[in-house]
Amino acid sequence: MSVNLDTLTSWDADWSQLSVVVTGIGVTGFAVADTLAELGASVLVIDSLKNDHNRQAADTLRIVGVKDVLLGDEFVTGLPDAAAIDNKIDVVITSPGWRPDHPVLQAAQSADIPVWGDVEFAWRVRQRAGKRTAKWVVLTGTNGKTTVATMAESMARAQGLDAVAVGNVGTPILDAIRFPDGFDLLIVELSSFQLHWIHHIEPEASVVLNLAEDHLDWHGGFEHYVADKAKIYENTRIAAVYNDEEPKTMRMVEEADVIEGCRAIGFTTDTPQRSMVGVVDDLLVDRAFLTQRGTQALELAHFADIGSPTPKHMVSNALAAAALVRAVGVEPAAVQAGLRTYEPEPHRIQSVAHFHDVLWVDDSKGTNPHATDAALATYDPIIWIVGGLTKGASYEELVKTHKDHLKSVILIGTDQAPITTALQRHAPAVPVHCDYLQDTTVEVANGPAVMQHVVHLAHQLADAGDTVLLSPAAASMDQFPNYNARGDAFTEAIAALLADINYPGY
Ligand code: UMA
Repeated sequence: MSVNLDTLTSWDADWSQLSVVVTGIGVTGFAVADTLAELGASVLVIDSLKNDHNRQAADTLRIVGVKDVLLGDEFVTGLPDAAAIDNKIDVVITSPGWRPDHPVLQAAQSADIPVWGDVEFAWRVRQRAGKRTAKWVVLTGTNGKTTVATMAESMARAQGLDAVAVGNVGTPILDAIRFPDGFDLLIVELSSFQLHWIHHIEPEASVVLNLAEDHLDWHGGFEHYVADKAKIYENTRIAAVYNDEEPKTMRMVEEADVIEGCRAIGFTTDTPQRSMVGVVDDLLVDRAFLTQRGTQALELAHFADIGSPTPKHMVSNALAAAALVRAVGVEPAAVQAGLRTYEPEPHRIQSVAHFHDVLWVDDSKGTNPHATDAALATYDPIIWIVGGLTKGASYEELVKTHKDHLKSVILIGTDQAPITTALQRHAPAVPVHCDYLQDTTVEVANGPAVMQHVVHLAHQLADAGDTVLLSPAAASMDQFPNYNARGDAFTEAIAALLADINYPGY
């Protein structure tokens, strides 16, 4: 029996007649299948990987009532035989990592079977009798998403709201929807993959933080990627927030079909115009969410509340987070308190020192080229400390993309060949230093000793305005117990350097 999907707009609707194929048994697929089983739907989960983790997840899902799980060879490439789930398939709910041109998703679309992502499904079950319904604010962007999501969470909590950052940040949104006590506010970080499979949501506020080329293979080109990102603004109710320094995001807002009364709100690291949040001297100010915005601005916070030093991208992140939560009534004092208590994820693009106008950034968590990509995109010019265990990764794309940001490179770690090859090919003019290898006082196996040497070298190479970036794009275990220890060795070596040069305060 075929179900009218238009009727499925709350938890309390009748989901029991629905036959669903869930693609993927990772974080997303597990939450989707578990929720569907709770709702009584008939569910088949498929995943191309049959490993211990997936087998265990499959066993758990079967126990909670999922009809079947096919792993590895058990499902071939096409859409599984409809007979396998009793009825015709009403909908496919896909995990974000599955590309739209995957044969299963192609087959569904050719057969006119709707494909949803987990966020579309979550929107449809967010209301439940006897339970509070959380408001949603949503954000996307190429860089800074998780920082903005967690900053906004901190600000909303300072206001006393039960708020949580979910989605691409790591916690599947359905886990929050099913949380027994419910939430006041969900801050939903959306990847471009998740946005692709959203058909209709109505967030209170939305923002595209910034836009750079990313995941183009998945989307089939930059235009498609941009179009998927722009979907975030559709049906926004109160504030469609754009980055005034990225005109493309403003155009997306102009072209979006928003709910009547929704306003376009800009954020800028410059002096804000009316209907923007921005910066005056070293203050974050609001000229958007006050009635006298034509003539006045509200003080939100000081740069010092974000941390010292205060790199521009963190000011920008704080402003975007403030715009999202101000849209749902969070007061200026809570914005400030939230920034003060906000704890950045350690070793993830973390500014650890700023002296002689040189910024030192610890991105030790950049353990592969993909993770390092965001860090290299953030700064310019960079003295890049890179290397470790490269795990067979290619550095070609990474170096090619960011070669113009590189002023010099300091190599650490054992697997140097893949990195030097990429540098020679794409950035031959950038000086590469690994001269500590010739220094017999430095024991190469001893990470902390190498790091001290490297930090001294970086200090000699750096001029005012430069950023020294530890973002190794490789695992740490050749020289350090883990990436935390590598990052700690970096900050300790900087502290030792400051003491050596008698920098005031050290
Ligand atoms: N699989 C297949 N066939 C495929 C692709 C995947 O069978 O063609 C299977 C894998 O074997 C695996 C499962 O699908 O068992 C994985 O699904 P998934 O890749 O969608 O990953 P999830 O575990 O569901 O995690 C996803 C997001 N992952 C991706 O978008 C790739 C997580 O973002 C997110 O935190 C999580 O949902 C909760 O919402 C991660 C990410 O890397 C952090 N995001 C990208 C980014 O930030 O740049 C977009």
